[in-house]
Amino acid sequence: MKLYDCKIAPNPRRLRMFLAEKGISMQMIEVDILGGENLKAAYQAISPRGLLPTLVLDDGTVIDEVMAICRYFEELQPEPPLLGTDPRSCAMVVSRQRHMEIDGMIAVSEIVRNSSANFAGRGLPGVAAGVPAIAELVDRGTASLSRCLGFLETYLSGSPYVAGDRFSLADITARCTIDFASWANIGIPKTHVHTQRWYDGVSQRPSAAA
Ligand SMILES: N[C@@H](CCC(=O)N[C@@H](CS)C(=O)NCC(=O)O)C(=O)O
Repeated sequence: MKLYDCKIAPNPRRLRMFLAEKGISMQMIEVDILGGENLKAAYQAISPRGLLPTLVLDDGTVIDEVMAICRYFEELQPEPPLLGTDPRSCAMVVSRQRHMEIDGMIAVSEIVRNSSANFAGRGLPGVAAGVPAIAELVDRGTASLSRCLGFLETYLSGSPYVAGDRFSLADITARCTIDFASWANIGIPKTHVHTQRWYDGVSQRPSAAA
């Protein structure tokens, strides 16, 4: 199988961290998002939405969306579990993962895409020609991210990891969101001591370098 990847982009990094935690390696093909390689016909023929990451199985099946690809590998190789271990913990991982992805990762994407010259005319990720930036989305993204960081601090004040006692995809998405937010010069608020403790701990894991 082949994994289409982009080293600088946060969603492909979520998957690389997940694979690093599992100890899985495979053929990676780098796609240059900033240069617009993902919008060209050759990549669209592989992944029609033009998004990264995308996994192509040996039988030709194309799987996009980080959550779906992670689910695939969790089924193939359950250890170490990163999507929960019983009905309750599985539900908590999905719930917290989605909080971090929807309120955090997508919010930062809104801030960056609507304020950076690098994404001029690329207001939506992937194939969607000539979508202009909307300045108001920067404020909306900032508000969503602030809310997300507030909830993250609350979660981490009650448990060592984002979805409970065990490191999971929710931690990976939170970590990638925080590092992505630095593109917009937004960091962990000084008062968020639980988040900082967690961040420093996650930094010790080899997967943080992925
Ligand atoms: N929900 C998707 C998000 C994928 C996504 O937005 N990827 C970004 C990179 S972080 C992308 O492909 N951007 C292409 C572009 O900016 O044109 C997932 O979880 O895989």
